[in-house]
Amino acid sequence: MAKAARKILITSALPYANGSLHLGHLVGYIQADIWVRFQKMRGEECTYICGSDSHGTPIMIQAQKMGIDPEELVKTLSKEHEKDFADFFIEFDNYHSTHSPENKELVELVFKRHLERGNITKRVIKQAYDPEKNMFLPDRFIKGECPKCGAKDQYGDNCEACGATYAPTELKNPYSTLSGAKPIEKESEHYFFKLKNYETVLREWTRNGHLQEEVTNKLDEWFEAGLQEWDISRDKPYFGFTIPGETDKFFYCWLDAPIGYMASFKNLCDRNKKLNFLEYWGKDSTAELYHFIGKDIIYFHALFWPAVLTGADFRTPTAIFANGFLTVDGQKMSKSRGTFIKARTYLNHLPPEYLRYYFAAKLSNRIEDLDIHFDDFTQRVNSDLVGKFINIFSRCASFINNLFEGKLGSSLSEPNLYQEFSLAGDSIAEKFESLEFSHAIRQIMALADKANQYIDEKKPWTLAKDASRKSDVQATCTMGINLFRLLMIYLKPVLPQTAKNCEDLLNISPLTWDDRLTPLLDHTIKPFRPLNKRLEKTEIDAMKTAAKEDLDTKPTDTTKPVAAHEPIKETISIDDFAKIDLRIAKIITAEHLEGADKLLRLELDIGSEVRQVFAGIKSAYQPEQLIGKLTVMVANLAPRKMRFGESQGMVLAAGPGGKDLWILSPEEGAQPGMRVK
Ligand code: B3M
Ligand code: ZN
Repeated sequence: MAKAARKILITSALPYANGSLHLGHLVGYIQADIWVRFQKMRGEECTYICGSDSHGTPIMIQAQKMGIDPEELVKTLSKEHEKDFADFFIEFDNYHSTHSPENKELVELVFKRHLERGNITKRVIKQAYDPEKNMFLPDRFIKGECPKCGAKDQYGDNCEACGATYAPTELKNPYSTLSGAKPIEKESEHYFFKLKNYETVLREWTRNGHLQEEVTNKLDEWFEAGLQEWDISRDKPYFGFTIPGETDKFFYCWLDAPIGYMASFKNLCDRNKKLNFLEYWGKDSTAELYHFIGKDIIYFHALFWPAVLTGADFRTPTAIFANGFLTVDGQKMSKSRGTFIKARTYLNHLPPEYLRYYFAAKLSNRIEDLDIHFDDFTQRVNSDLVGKFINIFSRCASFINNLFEGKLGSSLSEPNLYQEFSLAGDSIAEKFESLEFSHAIRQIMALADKANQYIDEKKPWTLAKDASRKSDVQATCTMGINLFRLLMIYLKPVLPQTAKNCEDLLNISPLTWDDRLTPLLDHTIKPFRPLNKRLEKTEIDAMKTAAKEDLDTKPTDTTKPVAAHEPIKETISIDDFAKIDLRIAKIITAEHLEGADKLLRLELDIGSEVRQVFAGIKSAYQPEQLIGKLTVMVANLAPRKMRFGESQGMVLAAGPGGKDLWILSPEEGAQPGMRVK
């Protein structure tokens, strides 16, 4: 009888909806996605959920700066995040938001149950307050001079100049980064969660195999230090859920963020009737629940969260998997070195699966930082994926296509070799299961070497010259393709797109882990087409250059294509429109910029003066095509400092982007400086 499928619910940390994703974020998401895909291929009932972490002061402030509602900021960034994830083949079963009706209901329920149990207490505390902005200031919005070395503009907890650590109240000449005002101390009543009530539960839970060893040790330190009461409220103005019975107090976003996992799942259950909320979250649930997180948020997940769940009559997680940080070329990601790379910048230049593979090849189940060294990255994907793996397929497929009309032989000439590869699937599966991805990859690549060796020894290219050995060519290549197919099964969680392409070329239905038990024989494959291409150093360089430039041109990227179906969001009044001073401009200089990927430097004659403008139209125009042309510019746009100098206006262009981008060209007869109406 077949084993019953495991019911597994997997979550990834909910990204804050106030900034773009970068490569550092992707480590944990790629790790979780590989694990999810592995479980699904094994036939388990696995659900993978995520969503936006939508509440909190930074999101509120960011929205204010942009002059929009926080709801709108969250919507825009969720969309951006979802697109980034999808393009890296990170496939959630649901992507929801903590700012949702499901979450509000659940947060209130959790809070009510804790109130009833006497786990919540209220008390007045003093906090830093911005008297101009009229709001309490989280530590990260206070700067001042270091109490040790006097360095200016240091944050409230540590000095970047001398490394000293201190309390925000020790800063000299402190100021609010929001208004510049000197913070005052102000009292307010807050709600606290009595974590100590759960000390016994937690001590037991953290020792029962739910956590990585390093985390258990870390928790011991926290127990030693004594469990503090946790402040779960915030004063207005705040973007979050109002605490029932209050008007000006809100739940702290870190209370509702993990409950957002439940909300995302609940939202999915409401659509997918096969899933039952309490079967996964109920106190007696036998389903498995796993949280993949970054190491910086262990405190919230391993300490508060199990306590919050227990006291609210829900189940606790089966395990929490924390991953380390990402360094690039051996160092912290740096904007000036071009190693602070956004997910989208990577996607614009390099294949997403190469990053998935590289991370997999380096990931273990410990909380180690992971380094992406770009020379090593290039060498590794070229040698493993192109040189070893795909090579097996391409070497064999051409003979099968050309000499046998795509038909594979009807038996395996080396059943023992096949058996060895097929059995290896068990130990590879154990490595995936225990999150020892680097070991799994090492074993898969050792098999790839073996498959290549087999082909090298059989030399189908020599056999093919001898008409009497024709059937040996088919036998060898049938073997080779079958070995490749097994490797493709093992790599499928890491390379879902390549797997899809191979399934198409092999003319088979989607591969499952068990497909390794039956070889592919007497079967016609499709004509081969090249799958993965070698990486060139120039592509890496171009990405790094773009990474620097992206940060310069934030937040308005004029060349960003907008989907044709995107709805018009907001209207502006005719008066708003009339403020835009559009002038005919003659392009008198156009040139490339050293290190710029999208921008050209233009000099525009607008009659009364000559303006310098950096325009993101390099994808569509060569500089020499532009010189002497008339165009339309926004002449009263405030000048902007960019890495290359000051940009004094903006050239109007239209089109979906890339090569299809056209600057506006007025009719002959227009004169530089004329107003456009
Ligand atoms: N938004 C922090 C982070 O993105 C936070 C995670 C919430 S998970 C419930 O790392
Ligand atoms: Zn200092």
